[in-house]
Amino acid sequence: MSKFRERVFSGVQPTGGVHIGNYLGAIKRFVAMQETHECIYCVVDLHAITIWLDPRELEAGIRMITAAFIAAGINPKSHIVFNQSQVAEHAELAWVFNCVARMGWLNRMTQFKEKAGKDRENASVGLFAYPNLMAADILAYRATHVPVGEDQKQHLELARDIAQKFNTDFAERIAALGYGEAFFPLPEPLIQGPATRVMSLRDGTKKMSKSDASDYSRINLTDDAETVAQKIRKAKTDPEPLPTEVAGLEARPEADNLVGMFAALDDVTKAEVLKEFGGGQFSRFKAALADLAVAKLGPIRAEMQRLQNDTAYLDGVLAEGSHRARALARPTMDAIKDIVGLVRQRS
Ligand code: AQP
Repeated sequence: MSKFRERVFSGVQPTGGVHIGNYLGAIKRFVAMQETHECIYCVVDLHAITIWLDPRELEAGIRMITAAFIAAGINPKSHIVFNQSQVAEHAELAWVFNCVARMGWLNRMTQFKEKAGKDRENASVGLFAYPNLMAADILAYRATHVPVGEDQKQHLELARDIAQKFNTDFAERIAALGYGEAFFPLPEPLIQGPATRVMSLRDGTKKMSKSDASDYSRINLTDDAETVAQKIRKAKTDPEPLPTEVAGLEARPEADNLVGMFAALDDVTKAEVLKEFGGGQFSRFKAALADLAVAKLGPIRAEMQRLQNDTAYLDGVLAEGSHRARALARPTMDAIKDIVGLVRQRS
């Protein structure tokens, strides 16, 4: 039995929209975890500025993700919803972690390589150090569980390495100050369900992403019913009928992706989807998927629109959430200062 109280933390970047991959891989699962855990959900705006973003887009994006959280079913009264930049402890702890993490660890991060591309020398230092900030986001709350999509697996492993190294580097001091053998838990990634990696609708081998140049590659939570249906109709498929068994989806990335999306939206398994649609043509399956997507996403979209027109309410949620988040993060940060030996003010 761990000495750490179970606590969930996760975040979404307010960069240019929110798509069904973010919803199925992360937000829908955030909603479910509220039933069993104390949850902290963060709009990670400091991550968003690691690549230049128009300030007006950033402001709108922060409110859009907040609206998406609430519209999807996150309750900001029973759990915490806030934006990262309002809780300075995230940046403060990230600096300590910049001094714990090793260059070699960060050099291995595939997301940095993908995002920096060939022009690595011109990437921001923030983009390189992004995983250290992510570790700080989680560990400022000593969170134990982190629901994320498959693409965040490597960053979560790094967060565990950082927690472990901090616990080892300062072991004597941690024990002397009465924190026992470890100050930080090793946070567990929760990468579960049939849609942990939703792929592009144009290319089943590429992750669905906000930054893909083609809007037809993704379904945005802001798309209207007609657009959702059209994108699904036009989604790339292969000429074979759907298989009757899950094993038949292997080496058929587009079919696998659409079946996974259906399963995640309908809270069933891929096997159950294939029981109903296996052996049939894509046209009938796509029509059913479009109806399902519209039925599930339509109410979220309508509520997002309503909330986004009420910026005073959204800003109030973020202010209140930040206040509550800070009340948890500040004592952790003070303890970290004591452990590291950074003299601090005492009230
Ligand atoms: N395609 C996806 N399938 C499943 N889960 C996904 N997530 C992202 N894309 C998919 C998960 O959504 C959460 C929030 O992601 P994020 O906004 O913080 O960052 P991201 O992974 O950078 O999102 P994008 O869309 O891929 O943005 P760009 O285009 O900027 O790279 C995370 O839990 C993530 O795993």
